[in-house]
Amino acid sequence: MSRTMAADIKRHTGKEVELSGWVHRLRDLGGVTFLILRDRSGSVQTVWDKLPELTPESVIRVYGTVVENEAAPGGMEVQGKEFTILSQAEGNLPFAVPGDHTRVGIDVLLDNRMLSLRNPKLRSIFTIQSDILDSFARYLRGLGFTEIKSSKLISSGSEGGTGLFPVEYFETQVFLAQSPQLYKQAMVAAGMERVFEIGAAYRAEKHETARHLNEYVSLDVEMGFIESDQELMDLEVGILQAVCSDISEKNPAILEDWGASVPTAQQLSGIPRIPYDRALSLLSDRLDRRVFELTPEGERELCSWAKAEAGIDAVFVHSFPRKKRPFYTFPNGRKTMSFDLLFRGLEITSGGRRINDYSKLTKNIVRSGLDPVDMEDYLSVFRYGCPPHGGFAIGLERLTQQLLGLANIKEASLFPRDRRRIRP
Ligand code: AMO
Repeated sequence: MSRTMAADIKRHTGKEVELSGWVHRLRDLGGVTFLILRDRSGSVQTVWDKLPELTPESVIRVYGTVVENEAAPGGMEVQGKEFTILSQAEGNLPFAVPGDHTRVGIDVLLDNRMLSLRNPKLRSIFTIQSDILDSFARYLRGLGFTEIKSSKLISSGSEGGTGLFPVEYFETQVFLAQSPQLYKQAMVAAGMERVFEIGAAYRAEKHETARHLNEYVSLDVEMGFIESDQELMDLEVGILQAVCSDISEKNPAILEDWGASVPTAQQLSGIPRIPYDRALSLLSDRLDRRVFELTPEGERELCSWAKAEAGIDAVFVHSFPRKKRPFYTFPNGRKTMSFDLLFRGLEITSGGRRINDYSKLTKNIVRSGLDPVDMEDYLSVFRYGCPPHGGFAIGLERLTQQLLGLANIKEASLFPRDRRRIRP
């Protein structure tokens, strides 16, 4: 007999099935025991006259007959006949896997990540994340983008000289990549024109916030032959439309479980685009004081402005001043052709057009306090000729966090790394 998944038992009413999975809950009513079996598809009630000594989370295989029972979850249950323990779990779990995870503090959940990831609701975050990754890649491939994987060991910073994790590398020292920025640009210039990369990025920042990780997954996009960053914002809207429609189609139950909803395609195409200076003056008006910078409070406030103005709590802020952007950003007078996307109160994307002129780039590197000698390989991309181009990066965990309404970004990272946490 082949294995039946818990979510499929309805199709087998009246028949014998084999189920395998974890002991989710056990309820002994003296004479009859209810065992909820959990597998990757969901869970199902099984009923037994007699069961061996058993602990929650043990892995089992059972045979039994599927019957209708209005009182059972989902209206179906399996009357158990045969039972095998594939792996017995220890009895003293630090917390019960089923149930409301919010009653267990985030530190306990993260310290015991191997166990907390078994909670179906917590694990479902990564089902949504898998959907995001799939839609992102499929949408871009459909537009002629090629997926690349670049090295995460770099010899100089790609986002400026700070925030780098040094790594001992034989007789020398290298760094963990802050982003694939320079390599994605190199691949546009190499003739691929349109590339994307999904990979880890490392930031040696001492932040302890609900929006920062020291290791995150960066969804990077870079495309050639663009003229302005508006085209990049159009592309990002298209990506988000694909992501949101796929998630709500594939996993509506997970969204419902989290009390989350995703914006519609129409709402996304209406995301306002405002220059940085206008964002600051809007904030000054709304907060009733002079605002000089975009802070987390400002990001939240701008999103509530956008919600009232355009019906979506998201806004593209563009035309950042030169000093606010990395050395590779294309200048436009005292401003730059660059943007951030703020979504539900949090920056989830940065991007922009890049400088593609060798001498302008060299000057900008010096101006940013970096040494062009350290960036010779990167500079050779431009010395040999490079199309006008630009791109952006979306933080995977931040996007997941905002789509599901998670309080802390760490919930959206399988095994988060922060200043104090390097295990499990
Ligand atoms: P930036 O440094 O703004 O831009 O990063 C882009 C996006 O990556 C995510 N992100 C983070 N997520 C969690 N923890 C962090 N510490 C963290 N830092 C960044 C955010 C952010 O918007 N090379 C450019 C992108 C480009 O221009 O293509 C870059 O890395 O969602």
